Amino acid sequence: MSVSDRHKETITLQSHILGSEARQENATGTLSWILSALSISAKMIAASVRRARLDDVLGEVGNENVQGEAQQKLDVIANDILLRILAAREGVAIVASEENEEPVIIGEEDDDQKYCILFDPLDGSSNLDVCGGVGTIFSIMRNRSGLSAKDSLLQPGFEQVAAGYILYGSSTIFTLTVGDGVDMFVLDPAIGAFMRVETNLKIPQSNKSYSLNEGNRLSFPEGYKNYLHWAQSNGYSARYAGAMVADVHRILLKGGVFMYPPTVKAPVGKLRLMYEANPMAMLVEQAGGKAMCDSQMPIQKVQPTDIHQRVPVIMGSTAEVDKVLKFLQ
Ligand code: AHM
Ligand code: MG
Repeated sequence: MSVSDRHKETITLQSHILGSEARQENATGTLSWILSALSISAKMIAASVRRARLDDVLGEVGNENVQGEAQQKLDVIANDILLRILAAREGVAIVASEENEEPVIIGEEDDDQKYCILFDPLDGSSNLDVCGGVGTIFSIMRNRSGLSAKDSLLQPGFEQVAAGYILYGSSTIFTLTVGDGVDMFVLDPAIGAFMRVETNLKIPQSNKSYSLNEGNRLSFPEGYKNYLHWAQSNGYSARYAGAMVADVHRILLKGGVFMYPPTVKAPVGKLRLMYEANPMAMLVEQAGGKAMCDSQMPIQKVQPTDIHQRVPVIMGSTAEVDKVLKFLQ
């Protein structure tokens, strides 16, 4: 699609969501209502991120989150915005955040018509101090009545009905899948609306580029070390923003492979299955890519046993993921 065609199209995220709803038989509008809450939250978080150093929003709060990591002020601001806005929406049964130990039950839990929303409110927040890209990641699943909140949430990634991220970078990007491809929107600050810039986005099938924290190389399993040796002997470039949203966003547009391997310090990797790996895996697969934990296990097939569990992550262009997997067998 050319730039002029994009401008002619002028589809906002709101009209895109309403259009998808109209194409679904038996749609009740509940999911659209939740997606619109996420869009408002994204604009509010973007406004706070943009005021870093102007307002007192940078630095640590002095608490640790459930993962034992220092919480940044903006982590807490973003978490509060999402919890407050989602809690006020009809159709939300349970909200679970990377920042909170326990899921929050909203209203009547025992209802199959409702949805559970899991999110990482501000992924990569250590980038904030240096004006680097950060993001929000979300995953939406159906509520399962008759189960406790935690048990209702413990569904494998292939059960997600929608997933997406918001990247707060040099522009604010909203990338969304509701299970029929991937669409991308950019916030137009002049009118305060997310405008569609890509529809049915496809990830390039290959690109000689890998993205991982190479500082951990000495503690990677042998297979990853061998892959890196091979990639460096074959003209690959390294690109690592240190924020999964920024790294996977680049890979969706340009191709390549993103990894967070097991390390001695983090023996099952660092990234969280439910808040980071699953939603990003759904987006990557919906864009025609591949997302694995190891040579055998697709991320979206992992049966979760804990809402905060971590998994190794290898995702991106199918051909590039397969090259890594060959070294892990
Ligand atoms: P966070 O959710 O606490 O911000 O941590 C997740 C982030 C990812 O965005 C990123 O890929 C990874 O941690 C970077 O970790 P490292 O600094 O170990 O490379
Ligand atoms: Mg995160």
